[in-house]
Amino acid sequence: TTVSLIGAPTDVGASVRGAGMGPDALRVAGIGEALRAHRFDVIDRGNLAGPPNPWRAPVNGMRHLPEVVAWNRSVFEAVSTALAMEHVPLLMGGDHCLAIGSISAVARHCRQHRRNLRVVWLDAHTDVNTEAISPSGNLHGMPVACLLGHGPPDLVGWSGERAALQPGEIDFIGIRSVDADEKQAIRALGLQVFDMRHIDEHGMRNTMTEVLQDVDEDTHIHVSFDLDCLDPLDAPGVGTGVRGGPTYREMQLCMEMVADTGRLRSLDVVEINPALDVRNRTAELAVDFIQSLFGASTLAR
Ligand code: DIR
Ligand code: MN
Ligand code: MN
Ligand code: MN
Repeated sequence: TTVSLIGAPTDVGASVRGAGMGPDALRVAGIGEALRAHRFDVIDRGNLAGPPNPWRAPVNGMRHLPEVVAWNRSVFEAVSTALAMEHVPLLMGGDHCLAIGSISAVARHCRQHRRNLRVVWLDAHTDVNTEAISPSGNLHGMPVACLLGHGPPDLVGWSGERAALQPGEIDFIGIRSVDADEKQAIRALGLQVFDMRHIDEHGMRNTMTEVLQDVDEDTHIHVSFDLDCLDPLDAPGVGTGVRGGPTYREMQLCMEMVADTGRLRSLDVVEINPALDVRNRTAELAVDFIQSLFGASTLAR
């Protein structure tokens, strides 16, 4: 298997500057070497180009919409190209708005090849705000809504369908911060949200068993990994950390259970903010988890 590393160095969708340095933080933490050690072929496509962060106030409830559209167009093209070669695209963000382009490309690929899509959204937040309800206007809080067909025309419908995703195709893990009106949106859409209370009460094992229950040979699993899913004590290099995340061991088990399915076909690694990090700890932690996600285990070789 070949993994295509795609860097998208931008923070245009975020509330805090710095996530644009994420791709190099992951390279410095050894993401390429770690995957090669597990016998993957790795091609580093370098960084995509896009507009700078103009650092302006929201317009019509959205900050930096033209810039977010431009970056996502590049991501959509690069991820589509990797998938067409049957590579595993690994998008190195950048902030989480980039999941719009990434997952739209994955969804289009799955429809074309008649594969079932399962998106596993690892995050402290559900990112299902729309421009009408977002308290911040930051587009990194809206990618799921866009993928479900609720967003500005420039950010929906890229997969060829009105919505790239159906609500039943995405599961959320690690959630502990949902905005007031976002709660109503989750209920209206019927989204499956495994919040931290669910993980506390049922454990990561039962949670992941439920998430992965209908995965079969024809399933394409996409993991969208927002590093703020982790506890900020473990992952300080994020712009919007929320205390009370899964433990290191719980997250390892989550990654290992996805790996065990053998169906991981694409990945986003987003929201690493080196400007807020401590000696690149968050990027190193991300690489550690990515190794498990790609099948590293303590005893199997
Ligand atoms: C918040 C923060 N819900 C917003 N979202 C973040 O601005 O919409 N997502 N940080 O990762
Ligand atoms: Mn997110
Ligand atoms: Mn988040
Ligand atoms: Mn489900």
